Amino acid sequence: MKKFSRILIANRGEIALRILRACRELGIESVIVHSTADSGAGYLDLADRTVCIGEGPSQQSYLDISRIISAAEIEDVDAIHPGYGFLAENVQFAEICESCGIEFIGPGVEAIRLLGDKGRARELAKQEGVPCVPGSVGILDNEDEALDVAQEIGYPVIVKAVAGGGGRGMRVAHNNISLQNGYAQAKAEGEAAFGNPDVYLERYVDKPRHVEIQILADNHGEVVHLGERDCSLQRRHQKLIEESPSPGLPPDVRDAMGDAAKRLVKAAGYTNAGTVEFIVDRDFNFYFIEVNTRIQVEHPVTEMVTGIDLIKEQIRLARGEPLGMTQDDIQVKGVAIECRINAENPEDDFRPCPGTIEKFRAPGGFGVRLDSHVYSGYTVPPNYDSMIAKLIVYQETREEAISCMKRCLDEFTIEGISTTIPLAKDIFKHLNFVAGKVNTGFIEEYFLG
Ligand code: MV4
Repeated sequence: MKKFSRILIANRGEIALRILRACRELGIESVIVHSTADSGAGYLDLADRTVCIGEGPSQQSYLDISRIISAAEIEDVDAIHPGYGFLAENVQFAEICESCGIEFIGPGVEAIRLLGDKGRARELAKQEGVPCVPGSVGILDNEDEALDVAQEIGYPVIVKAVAGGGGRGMRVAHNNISLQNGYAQAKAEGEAAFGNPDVYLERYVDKPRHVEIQILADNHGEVVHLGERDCSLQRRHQKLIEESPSPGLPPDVRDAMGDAAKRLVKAAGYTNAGTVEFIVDRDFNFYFIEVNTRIQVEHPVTEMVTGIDLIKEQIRLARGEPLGMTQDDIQVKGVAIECRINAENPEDDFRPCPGTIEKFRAPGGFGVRLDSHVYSGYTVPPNYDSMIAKLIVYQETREEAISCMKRCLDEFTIEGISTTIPLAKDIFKHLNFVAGKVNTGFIEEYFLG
């Protein structure tokens, strides 16, 4: 078992603060790196040490591996927590940490490499009997093969770049002509954005639910799942609301998804925390989509319904500790819903809206959790993601969770910048949301056509 005296947090904002809090409670010192755009941010005052690593643009700071490793060496840290985004799923970064004798708090290099290739992840899932959407065997060799597979499985189909992410490198096709175009476009986008032109093809599932399983795995071969999160409410691949459990998901489907997720991560030799993403159709058939090899933004809803602190677990697992639980110890109780609050202007197509928060009054009360790094007087820099807070409520039933969320959104005052609070209020009032009738087409259909 390794001893961690000091951890470097290679991230910013709410997740840097979230990780810092876990470190403090575990008696571990924290070093937070930051850019000049984040100098003066309040969460840095809470760190044991801070290191300025560069200018505002991420390429010159949060994505600059050599500057982060230099800071880690100078500060003599035992481990690095990458948070989400930035370098969290970067194979090269994990490799360099390893070669420098610094523990990367996340899965091993080979698991990140394997699962980072969605084509290889899909083939592994098939081998393990995890349901996959009908489609190509491995990557497509050429356009003719794409047309042949589409002929066999029927339209509509979706072409996906093996290295894609965040909705990039995907094209839906309804006929041979649009498939020929989509094949070329997905390839070009994969090459340009991720340096990999390989693509595969699946039957397109219309307006599925997006349901993901949280897993934890130790270095001794044990894996547990912590139930699911429903992340169907998203717009342009930006999630807005996440909840656990997934409303109306039959218990046998939930168990089957959990078992499938565990089989897949075991076969991948996976360790630490991870998420197995599925799409679920109207008849509750589920299909494996991809594995996220990081802690995710929406992890708090799982923490609330299981009572398990996922960041502390990540640190313990990275130290080499065995999972202190078996599947039977994990009980999902109650309902948690998270609402992301973004600094965006609804009047201007939800474009990011940086600026100074003149007034910030946080909601509170029974079953309310606010994960945020902002406050009255904080200036949202223009360089990063627009998310400024995650409002999480936890109640016994979904009905109570929704009324709690509505009450909290009414209390929440943010002045000086535009936010997505008004949109969130409308969603929680929508009858189909209240009825649990959610899918990935919801926002486009009812709000922002
Ligand atoms: C799909 C799909 C439907 N059919 N694959 C989107 C992001 C990536 N993680 C996987 N995604 C999807 N893959 C098949 N075969 C639907 C999605 C999807 C989605 C698609 C369009 C618009 C919003 C979406 C939100 C979640 C998932």
